[in-house]
Amino acid sequence: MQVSRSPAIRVVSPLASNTAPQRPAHGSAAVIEEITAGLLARDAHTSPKFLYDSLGSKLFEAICELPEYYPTRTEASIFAAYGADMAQAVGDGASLIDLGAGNCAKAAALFPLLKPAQYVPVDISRDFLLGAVAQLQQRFPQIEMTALGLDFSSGFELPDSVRSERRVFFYPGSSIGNFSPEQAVTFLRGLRANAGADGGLLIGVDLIKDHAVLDAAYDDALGVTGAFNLNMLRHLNHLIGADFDIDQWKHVAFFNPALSRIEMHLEARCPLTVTWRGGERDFARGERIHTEDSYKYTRQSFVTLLERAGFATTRMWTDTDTWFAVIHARAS
Ligand code: AVI
Repeated sequence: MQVSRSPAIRVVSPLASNTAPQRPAHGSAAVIEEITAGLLARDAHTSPKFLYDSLGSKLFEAICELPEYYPTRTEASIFAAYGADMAQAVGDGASLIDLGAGNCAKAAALFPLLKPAQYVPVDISRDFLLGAVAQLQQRFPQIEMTALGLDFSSGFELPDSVRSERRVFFYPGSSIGNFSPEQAVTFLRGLRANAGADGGLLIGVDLIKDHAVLDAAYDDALGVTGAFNLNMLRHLNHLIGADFDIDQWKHVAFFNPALSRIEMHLEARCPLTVTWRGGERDFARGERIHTEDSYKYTRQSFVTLLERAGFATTRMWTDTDTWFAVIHARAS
C-alpha cells in the first residue's frame, strides 16, 4: 500500500559541514539537482534513465532473455515473419536512423531486405556504438554509416552528415512506452520535424493484454527485473553520494489498468532515512519511489497518437496473439 502523507524532508546545503563524512557524488551538478528534486517530491520518483548504469544495461539484456519478458522475442518473430513486407513499405535507399541502436543487431538483421543507402545508429554510449559500427561496416561496405553519440530522448537535431532525403527512424523494442502518452507525442513530433516531408518511422509498440502476462513480464520468478530496479539505488549512491541500503527496499511492479501502464516502484521495507549530497529524506514503511512506467497501447490508440504527431500509419504487423505491433508510418 502506498503511504500518502507529507514526506519528512530536510534539504541540506551541499556546502554545509556535516559531522558525518559525505560520500563522494560522481554525477554532474545538473544530475544531482534532477535526482534531488525527484527524491524530495511528495510522491518520490526518479527518471528511468538512471536504471542504466553498466550493470543495469547487462541486467536489461538478461531481462530480454527471460521467459516472462515476451516483448523482445515477440517483436523478433514479427521482424522475422514480415521483414520483406516492411522493406516494401519503407522502400530501399533510405537513410535509416536507429534510435537506441546499442549493438545495432536489430537493424543489421534487416539490412539485406531494407537496403538502406545510409545507416545512422544513435545511442547515448558513442564508444560502444563505434565498435559495433566498425564491424558492421565490414559486413555491409555499400552502406554509408554515421554513428551519433547523443541522448535523443530530450529532443535533438540531426547533423548535416545525415542525408536529408528519405529519413526513416527505426525505433524498435517498445521504448516509446517508457514515455507518457503526452511525452510520446512531443517526442514523435520531434522525429516528424527531423524526418521531413518524405520521411517515415518503423516502430515497435507493446499492446495491452492479459494483466497476469503483463505483471509477470515485470516481476519475473528469477527476480532479474527486481535486481534491475534495485540496482538503480546502487547507481544513485554513486551519482549523488547517497546511502541507500538495498536490503531495506523491495521491487514492486504491476499493471495499472486505469492508466494503461506498468508501474515500477521501490518500496521501503521499514521506516528509514536516506541522506545524500545536498538532501535527506525519511521514508515510512511502505512508502515508494516511482522508478519507471511502461505504457501499453491498443492498435487504435497508438495510431491516434501517431496522427497527433503528424504521422499517417501505412502498415501494421502483429504476432498471432496480437501482443506486440510493428508499425510503419509516413509523414502526413
Ligand atoms: C526499455 N523498455 C522498453 C523496457 C520496458 O519493457 O518498458 C524496460 C524494462 N523495464 C523493466 N523491464 C523492462
